[in-house]
Formats: sequence, structure tokens, C-alpha cells
Amino acid sequence: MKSVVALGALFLGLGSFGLAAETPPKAPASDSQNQGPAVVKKTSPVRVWADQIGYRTKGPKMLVVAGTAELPKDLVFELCDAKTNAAVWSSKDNANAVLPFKNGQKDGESGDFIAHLDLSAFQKPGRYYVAYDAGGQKTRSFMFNIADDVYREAGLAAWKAFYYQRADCEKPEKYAGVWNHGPAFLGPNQAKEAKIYKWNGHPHFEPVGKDILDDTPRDVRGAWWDAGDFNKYTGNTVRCHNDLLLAYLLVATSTKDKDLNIPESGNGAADLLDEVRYGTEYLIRICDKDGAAFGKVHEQGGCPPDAVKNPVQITEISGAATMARAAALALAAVVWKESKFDDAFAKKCQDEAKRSWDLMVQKPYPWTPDAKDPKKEAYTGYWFALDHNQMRATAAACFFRLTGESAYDQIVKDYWATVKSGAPGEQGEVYTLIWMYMNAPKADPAIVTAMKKLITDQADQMVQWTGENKGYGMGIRGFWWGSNALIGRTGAMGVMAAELTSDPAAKKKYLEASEQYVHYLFGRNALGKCWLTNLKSLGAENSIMVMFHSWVGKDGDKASLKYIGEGPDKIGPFPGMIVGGPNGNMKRYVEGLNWTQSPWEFNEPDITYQSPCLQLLGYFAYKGKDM
Ligand SMILES: [Ca+2]
Repeated sequence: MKSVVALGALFLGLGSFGLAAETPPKAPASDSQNQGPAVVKKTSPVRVWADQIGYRTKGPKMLVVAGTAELPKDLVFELCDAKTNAAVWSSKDNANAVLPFKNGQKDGESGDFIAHLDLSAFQKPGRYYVAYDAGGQKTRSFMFNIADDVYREAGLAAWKAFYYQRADCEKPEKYAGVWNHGPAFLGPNQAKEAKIYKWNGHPHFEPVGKDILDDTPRDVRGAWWDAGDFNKYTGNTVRCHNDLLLAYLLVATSTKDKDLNIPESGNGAADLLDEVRYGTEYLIRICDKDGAAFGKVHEQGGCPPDAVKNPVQITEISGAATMARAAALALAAVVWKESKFDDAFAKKCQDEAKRSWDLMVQKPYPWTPDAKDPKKEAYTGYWFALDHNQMRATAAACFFRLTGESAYDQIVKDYWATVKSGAPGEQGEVYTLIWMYMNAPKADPAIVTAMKKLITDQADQMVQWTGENKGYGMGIRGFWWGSNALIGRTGAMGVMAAELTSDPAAKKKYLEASEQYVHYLFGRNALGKCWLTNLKSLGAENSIMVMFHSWVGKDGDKASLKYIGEGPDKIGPFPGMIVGGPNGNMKRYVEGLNWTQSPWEFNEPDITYQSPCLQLLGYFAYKGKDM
């Protein structure tokens, strides 16, 4: 009974996505008691992996059949109605729907023998699974929906995950459901009155040090905890913030005020932009009286977050952090100004960006050169620094769009002359820079053409890695630590290219290629995992239920236990967070929290994994129904 209660509460947490008629069918509570065949396991000799969120009614619908050994020629696949278990389609009548990959030879990337099961021709909305005989046992795939607007709720849940990850606030039940907590990090010596500490040389996730360098109390509330740890690294915050603003711009005209059920729902501004603003306001705060930005704010992780009473610690100012602040706030100024939601806030962002920019003009980077490499700054505990020149050019592109001043244009042009196209999605802030520059009123047409070509070239490369060319229907350069971020970034190239073209055939080509990466994130991958946390209520039977996290995944902590895994007395982690994913190869993943297996390399989330995935999933959430 407990799990039914928890499921009800989960609906409460996501409750206000309020979609009525367009809502894809939800997993009925009876899913788990389904009387159909045994559900597929990663050890099944033959595995059918589906996108557990689902497929568009009229879109391509490819599932992956994976065998440990060569696939038997006589395998029959039946599409079954999840409620009645009745077969509604069979590969016996659709022989061409099963397409052996590489003529049935082993796929080197996954080590599986693969066939593509193409259900595109089946176009009846509903909830289904695929049943088949795996080595003498009747087996079924995880269930999936077929619906017109199938990606919407899962994509919005991935946006809402940022709300749960917010630092320095209370999360009332009204917005957070069963993942509510009281006011956190707002006590004495915490985020409202934090002090600057001297870095003691310890790793990034640890406290800055023991010695206070400056005891001026500073308000550094806001933004999001970086990952499973509760630190706020200025570099990562800026990267995430800027990724999210681009993700917003890709769907801006489709977004609404009340999309996310957050405290800012009902204020008249798009909720997506409100969520980013929680980071923007932090970046406004995170500097001294001259506009010099601090490198990191340390908050000690704990469960529940409001139980942590440790002092919040700030590191020293840094030139790299200051230029990153300028770029982020200049970008926010453009987006807020053009959105027309809050002109005063747009101006404040611009003024603050300019303060940091002017300081960098007076006092060029690096502020204190590193003795070993004088082009870089001496280290004061500022982790995850972003490329200084890229940040400078991004800020300049934004100022150029805001003011039209040619000095900024020249900075962008000088930087652009150094840019060579790289692998899809792997050029950091360059995409934001392009998005800002190409729509600047006085942009140089030749530069704009070259910028668009960079995006289109990378999207074309991405298209080559999809569909029948790959065992799992998509590819990235490699499955490294945080591979899901690269999945998001690679898939997002098609979204950007689709937005740049006016040719309907090209747009379709790019979006259908990007959609393959959506399928990967939602479960059509070599481990059959939906890489987002706790999406059972949206239909993903095998979503991530264990995530390495100081609050909802703290091994051995009694208060955290209810958030870890599933079963009686469990509610699991908050929904929609994307974990790092496989690391080393497509199948190398650790599911638990056993310290000796370095779970943080696999199942820890990070705001910089989440943000590029939102350029992809956010786009499909809003525009998937129009494809
Ligand atoms: Ca709002």
C-alpha cells in the first residue's frame, strides 16, 4: 500500500503540468500487476529496448532488438495492448519491419547482435509493449506510449528538476510534493552572510578551508547545487545558466507562465525563464563592490538540506569567474530585454554585466598569473573555469546585440577568426555566442553565414551517426564520464540546425535525427534505462531510482534512505534529474551507491549534464507535437 500512496504523492508533485486532452496516457497503477509475459532484463538472451516515454503517433518508431548471441531468424515480435495483453500487430504479417543491423553481425560499439524493429506504420495511440520468445521464455519489453504529444511531460519534468536542485530556500509541499524541505542554508554564517575563506588546497567538493580572509558578510543565495554535492562553482553555474537560456530561446514562443508549478508560476513570465532567473540573480550577487566575481561557494551536502548548519564559504575573486559573470549577465540582459517580461531586470543584468566587463578592461586577465603558466591565473580554489576568450567573445556578442557598438563587433570577429569547427556539440559557449551574434541588428552577413555553417556542419555529422547507421540508432564520439551530457549536446545540434533552416525536408531530417537521442535518454539504449530519475508516473518503468546525491542519495544516511531505490516505505529521488550515465563504454554503469565502485562516475547528476539535455528534451516537449 505504501507504494500506492507514494505514487499518488508523486502525481501531486508534478500535478500542475495540467494538460488535459493532450496528456499522453499515464502508467496505470496496474502496470506492475500486468499479467503479460516476464519483463525484459539486461541479462535476457534477447532484449527489446523501447523508448519508455514513447513515440509520436505519426512519427518513426524504432525499437532495438539486442541479442547476446546471433539473433534467431524465426523471432516473432508482437505489439500488445498493455491493458488487455491482446496482440494488435505482429512481425509475422510485417516481415520488413525487422531489419538486421550489419547483416546480423555483432555491433562493435555495444557488443550486441542487433535488429531494428520498425513500428512506424502502426499509428494508433495507446499504451503498449512488445512480446517475444527469448530462449524459450515469453518476454516483454518495457511499456511505452504512442501519443501525439508524447514528450511533453517528461521534458517539463527535466526542467522542473532544477527547482528541486535549487540552493538556499524552502521547498514547500505545494511545489515539491513529497520532496519538500524547510528553509535551507539561510541560518547564521550561511548563504545570507557568507565569508571569504583561504583555499587549503583540498579537492573541489570539500570546504574551501579554515581561515577566513575577509569577514564581510555576503549574500550569496541562489542558483542550484552543482551535482550530488552542494557546491556552487561559478564556471559550472554560468555554463548551465547559458545553456538553459539557449534552451529557452529555442522554444520561447511556445512557453507559458504556469508550465512548471514553481513559486514563480502565475507571475506573468514564462516559468522556464523564471527558473533560469534563479541562477541569474545568484550571478548578480556573487561579486564584490567592484564587480569582481568569486570562484566558488561551498555548501556542505546533507539530508534533509535544512538540517545542515555548517557555514557557507566563498573563495577569492578571480578574473576568469568575473568574465564568466559578464558573459552570463549580458546574455540574460538580451533575453530579458527581448522577452519584455521585466525591463527593469533586463537593465539590471546589463548594468551588472558591464560592471564586470569594465573591470576586466581596467584589469586584464589573468589577474595573478600562475608561476608555471603565466597565461593562466594562479589557483585560489576556482574550479571548472570556462575558457576566458570564449567568455569574452560571448559577452561581446551580447553587448553588440544590445548596443550595436562596433568595438564589440570587432572582439567577436577577432575571436571568430580563431574558431575551427569541432565535433558535434563539443564547442561549449560557441553556440550561445552564435545565437546571440546572428540576430544582432548590425551583424556582419558573412560572419553570420559562416556561423550558421558551423552549426549545420555539426548537425550533418550528427545525422550520419543516427538511424540505420548505428546499432542503437544514435552515436556520440565516446562514452566518457558524463556521457549523457554529450548525448544531449550532440542531439541538440539537430534542434539548432532545424531552427536555422526554412526547408521543411531538411528540418524533418534534423529533428528525426535528434529524436534518436531523445529515444536513447528515455530508454532505448544498451542497458534499457530511462536515464531520468523517477519517471514511473509518466510511464517509464525502468527509470533511475538511485542517484548519488547528498540529499536524495546519501549512502548509509537514515534520513536519506526513503529516497534511495523503490519498494515499501520508499519514495525514490525527485523526478526528472539526468544522471551521468555509462562511463567507459555503452554498458559500463554502476547502479548502486557502493563507495568502492565510484558511483559518482555513473549515477551522479550534474546541472551541466541536465542543461544541454534540456536543449534537446525541452525542444521536443514543446515542439514535438508539431513535427
Ligand atoms: Ca512564471
